[in-house]
Amino acid sequence: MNSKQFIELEDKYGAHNYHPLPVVLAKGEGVHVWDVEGKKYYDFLSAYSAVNQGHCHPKIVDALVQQAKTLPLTSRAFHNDQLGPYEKYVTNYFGLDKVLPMNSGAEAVETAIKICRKWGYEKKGIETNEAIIIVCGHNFHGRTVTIISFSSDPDAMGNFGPYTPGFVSVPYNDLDALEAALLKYGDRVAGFLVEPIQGEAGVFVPDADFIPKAAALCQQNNVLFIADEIQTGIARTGSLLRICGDCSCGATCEQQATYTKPDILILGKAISGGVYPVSAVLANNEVMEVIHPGQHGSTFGGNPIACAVAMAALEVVKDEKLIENARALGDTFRSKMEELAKKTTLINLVRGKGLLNAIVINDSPESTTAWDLCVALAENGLLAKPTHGNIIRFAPPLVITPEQLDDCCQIIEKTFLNFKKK
Ligand code: IF1
Repeated sequence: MNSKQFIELEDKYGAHNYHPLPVVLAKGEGVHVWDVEGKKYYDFLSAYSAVNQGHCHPKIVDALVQQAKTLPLTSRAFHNDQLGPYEKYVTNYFGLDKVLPMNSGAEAVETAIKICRKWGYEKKGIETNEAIIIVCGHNFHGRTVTIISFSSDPDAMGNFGPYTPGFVSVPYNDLDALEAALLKYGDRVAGFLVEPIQGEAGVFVPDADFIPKAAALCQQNNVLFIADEIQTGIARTGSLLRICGDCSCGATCEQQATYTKPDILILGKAISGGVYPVSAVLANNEVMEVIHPGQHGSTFGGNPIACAVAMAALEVVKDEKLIENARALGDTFRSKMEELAKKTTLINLVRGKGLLNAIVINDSPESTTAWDLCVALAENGLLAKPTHGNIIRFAPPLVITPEQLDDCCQIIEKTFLNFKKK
């Protein structure tokens, strides 16, 4: 079958909950993917930053295969020989006492919300069912009914009501607004849930002091600081976690002046290198101890394959120095795109951290320009996708080499300079 036939199958038999670029992929290796016609592309989306370690990383795939051939799933009705070692590994890796293992990012966000609320009632003394969690406008934390209840995106939340109460939204990157909400809702506030960089919103990088000062405001008001690092974590932004600021030591420790310690840390995507659904919620004992047997769980949460895969994927981050690579090549990418912006009227703005970057296209969000540019990029061998109409996200696997990045920047330049708006 050819691409057209595969697309027809999806159109006929699949729900239309996505609008993919007209590319049908069949193979992936490192920074490259191939379509069913054998055309080779650079992957500049990395499955929305899940494939930081590159497609089909041999060490991660091997961990998956070995465990799948041994003991894929036990449920949590019994112990197994992968969960304890993984829990020790991942809590030491990120510097928090305990982990609650889940599968998807949204499940982990839901888990964090439940832990935060329960902590609010049982530790902070908030009146039952009165807990408030503060979130930011233009957030993206997943697509469950509770999570879209606090979305500001009509597409994400339209006609999915009635919505879950208990959330207050403040503008992103606005410390005064956060402080005002903390004052207004006072003792009812259990937590503040925030993306250290807003990915879906278009790679919106806040002021350098926003996260540290927001965390300090939370601490002053006995509110849990909840960092959603599902997209920004695992070396993507040139540090182990975005909340590490510009430190690249690779270990999250309070000794680093730039590190903002989260009360709850939410991870997903690249914690498994994109090989298997794995997510994790980490917190110190005084928070995690509010959860007792029978109060939360999941059939696949913490399954042996997930544990084996996640340990391998996290090891690769350190072994292959992906933090340093993302930091260095991210700087190179942005400066090359700034140069390109001087040669074309198509680019309004280049922004990002590490290898999580975006170009804001000089056209309205309702225009097809960003989409048409992505179609042209695909024809030239590079896959990227627009977000919110006129913003193109560029996020290659962090294993990309300087030579490959240079090649990609040439593809982007050639595409932009030859592009004719419709
Ligand atoms: C889609 C967006 C990116 C996330 C953050 C939680 C989740 C995500 C910060 C939920 C997931 C994915 C979801 C996917 C596309 C992609 C995405 F465009 F939707 F927003 F990356 F920006 N927190 N993001 O980015 O994790 O349940 O998906 O495992 O839904 O279209 P998940």
